Amino acid sequence: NIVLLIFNNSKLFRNKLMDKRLLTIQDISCVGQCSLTVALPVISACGIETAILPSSVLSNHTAPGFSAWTFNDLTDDMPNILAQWKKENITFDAFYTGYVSKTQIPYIQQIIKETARPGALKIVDPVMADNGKLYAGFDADFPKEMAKLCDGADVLMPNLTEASFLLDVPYVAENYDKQYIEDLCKKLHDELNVKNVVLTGVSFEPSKLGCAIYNGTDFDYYFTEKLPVSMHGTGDVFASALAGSLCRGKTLSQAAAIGANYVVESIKQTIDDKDHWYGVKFEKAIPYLIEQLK
Ligand code: PXL
Repeated sequence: NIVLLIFNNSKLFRNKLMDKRLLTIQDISCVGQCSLTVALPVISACGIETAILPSSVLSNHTAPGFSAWTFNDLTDDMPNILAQWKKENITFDAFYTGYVSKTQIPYIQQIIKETARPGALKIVDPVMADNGKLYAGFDADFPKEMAKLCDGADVLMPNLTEASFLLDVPYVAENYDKQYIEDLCKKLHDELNVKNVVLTGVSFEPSKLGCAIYNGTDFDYYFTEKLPVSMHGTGDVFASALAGSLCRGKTLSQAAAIGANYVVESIKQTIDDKDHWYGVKFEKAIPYLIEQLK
């Protein structure tokens, strides 16, 4: 038991360097409070140097509410950027990937392989789906490509829909039990070869929402109050705060709790503004995030 306790509380980072540099790879949705416009400010607010590699540029995100969007894929830039980084010996302590396209997955794997410092963390948010459906920009073969990017991740953080697509099992929206959630986590851990799973959007009772955390040995859970709304971009707010907190030396359970609390606070800052339908006002909750990191 003592051994398990130590394992559970262990920090994912083994190297003791004080300041970490993280590279996040995801799209720029110019407007809409998601992906890089969330990750860059949030991880920076955590006190972590945040480098970015934009996977694409969109005028706005693709979720319901916007009628259309522009999309410029930046795959072609990736090998050139890597070649230049290699000339400059640029390396990273952590990688956090989000919304990416199919063609760039092999380049991203190569970038991680060639720029990782010893002990670097690979954090994958397999952004592609929610509420039982793939996002508008992805076709039916995307999940099997995303599964390749998950291989070897230190932390994989799918929502329930993404977990179902990654494992190619039917999506169950409600009335599941703890056994079902733990089986999903075990399959993600074993079949996708990831070290830790944070499964989000888990709810066993109407008033609580949270996540299951599995390290290949034990489970932990973290729940917050469930607010009566679902808002766009909250997955990115959660993942960014989790990644930043891990780089600050928090354990995975602590980082997941910080991320979940920050999402709740960001929703509370937004909920009374009926015109603010496209994202959450995570900016207003930044002081709260910093307070939690102390
Ligand atoms: O929040 C995830 C996300 C990121 N980027 C783009 C999106 C979405 C979700 O819809 O459309 C472009």
